[in-house]
Amino acid sequence: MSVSSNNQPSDPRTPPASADVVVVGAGFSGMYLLHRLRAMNLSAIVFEAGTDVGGTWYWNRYPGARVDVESLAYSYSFSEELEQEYEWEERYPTQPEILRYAQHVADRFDLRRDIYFRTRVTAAVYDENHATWTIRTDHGDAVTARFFVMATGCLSASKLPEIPGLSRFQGATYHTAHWPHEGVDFTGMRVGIIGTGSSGVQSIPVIAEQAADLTVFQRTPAYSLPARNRRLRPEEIAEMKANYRAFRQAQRESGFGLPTPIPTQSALEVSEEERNAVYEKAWEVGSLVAILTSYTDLTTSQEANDTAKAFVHRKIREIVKDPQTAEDLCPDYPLGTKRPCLDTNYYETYNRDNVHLVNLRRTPIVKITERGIRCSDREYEFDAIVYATGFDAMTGALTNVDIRGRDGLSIKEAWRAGPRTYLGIASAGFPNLFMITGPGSPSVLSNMIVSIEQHVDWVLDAIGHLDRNGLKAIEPTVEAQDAWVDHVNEIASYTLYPKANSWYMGANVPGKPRVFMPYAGGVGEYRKKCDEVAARGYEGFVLS
Ligand code: NA7
Repeated sequence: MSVSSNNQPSDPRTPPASADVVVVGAGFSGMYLLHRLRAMNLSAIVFEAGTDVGGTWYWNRYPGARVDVESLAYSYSFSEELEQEYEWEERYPTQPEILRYAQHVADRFDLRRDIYFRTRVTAAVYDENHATWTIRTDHGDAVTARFFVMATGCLSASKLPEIPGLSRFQGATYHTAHWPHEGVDFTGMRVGIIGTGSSGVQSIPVIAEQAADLTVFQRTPAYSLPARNRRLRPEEIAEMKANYRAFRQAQRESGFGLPTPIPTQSALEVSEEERNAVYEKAWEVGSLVAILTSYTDLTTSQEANDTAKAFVHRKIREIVKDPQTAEDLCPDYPLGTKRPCLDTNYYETYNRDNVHLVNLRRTPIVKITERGIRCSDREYEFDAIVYATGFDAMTGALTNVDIRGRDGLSIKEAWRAGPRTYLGIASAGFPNLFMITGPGSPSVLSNMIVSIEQHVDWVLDAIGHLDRNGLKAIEPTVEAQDAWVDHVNEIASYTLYPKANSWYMGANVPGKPRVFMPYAGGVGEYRKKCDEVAARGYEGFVLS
């Protein structure tokens, strides 16, 4: 089976043999790292598997791909000039619009000259005697660096489903995270799509408009909220530009990296009528967090969450005309415990004559065949199959590289029972290795750009501290790491998150340890903790 990807020739340049810092990934993390490293007069090399910058927004080109955080908030804050000069078009921009922004940043700050594109990092080994990392690429190059930063993103190691016969299908096959750059024309085709996470929810309405027939194979229904996307109005752009500093500060102090009114009441304290009026208003806003932040206890109390769940179920039943399809689309887990989606016409799409839903809980997929997909009750024939089956989230991109720390310790081995980090930034046994938005940091429970900037700033401050003090290495202690992992688990245990089989828990990858990976204490609290660690001379780290 060939999952379409881009097969470009490799970067013709040979990287220098050494640098102060090697960064993997030229997404939003890698670009900001490079910009700041240059300002610190440190030499840096960035390796990137794609042919251009953008990370997630370079790879995920499926039809309908959009960000679900508003553009004016999902953007860098480090340059006021950039903030003021950039003109966003839509409230929730399409993938091409965000990619244009990333490319603009690369041009504006002249980033590409230190980025080696079409280059995949395969291995990295720490040399304790010299306190250096040697990083190897798929072109056979090796670079030695004092510091090694994995800026590889939380959702970048894509995943095909474990279904027998994947390679047998004779029609076209696509994965949403490796969409052909030239696009796909489904006109007149019978298309099957597996997966109803954000990628499925966003692409299904668009593919349905093109394809002759679209069959959606759903294992777990998503909670999807209407995006209410639109073009930005000049006056709201001007208002944000006039108030950006205060807004950015509020982002940094907030729970999700998005300033939202702080709820004061329990959902159970108010009448059903009042609650439903509040949910109705939140439904109209078009935001991932508006419902969840309506009351204090929606992420912590099952009973409170049930009220929001019932509200969304009612909405689904109102929109979807066929009663059985509507029932199949109603999720049974608490709202917010799997990543919710923002959509444009998702539920409405199931009212189209050419769209069919297969509930895999009733009729599981048995295998992929030459002609299509065989479920327990029948075979479906297709011209094309789309896999919207997601990622080996949060750890996949880190463990896909053969990273060897002190005494040859492999990160894959060290994390066999689940990722172990201190602050989601560093891991014991791997000195001078930093992760941007790693497991144990707020990462995917936040506006990623807010978290990325905070991590990059913290990591580069730490490197600056080492350099100013003539120190060569930084590594968390096992005790500090154990305490952090316990803290992350403890916070998760106060929430409903562990109740769903989500990729937050590693539940979508067979055999992956069931551990809640992101830090659920909020980006404001988390930032405070990171700042305290630094202010106390990097408490919990050994500096040498
Ligand atoms: P997600 O959210 O991980 O969604 C993947 C979907 O694929 C999800 O519905 C899965 O069902 C389904 N899936 C995965 N494997 C299978 C198999 N074997 N059979 C049937 N269905 C399967 O990935 P996305 O790309 O949509 O979104 C990722 C993030 O990007 C998103 O959360 C936003 O942050 C942006 P499951 O739920 O595991 O039962």
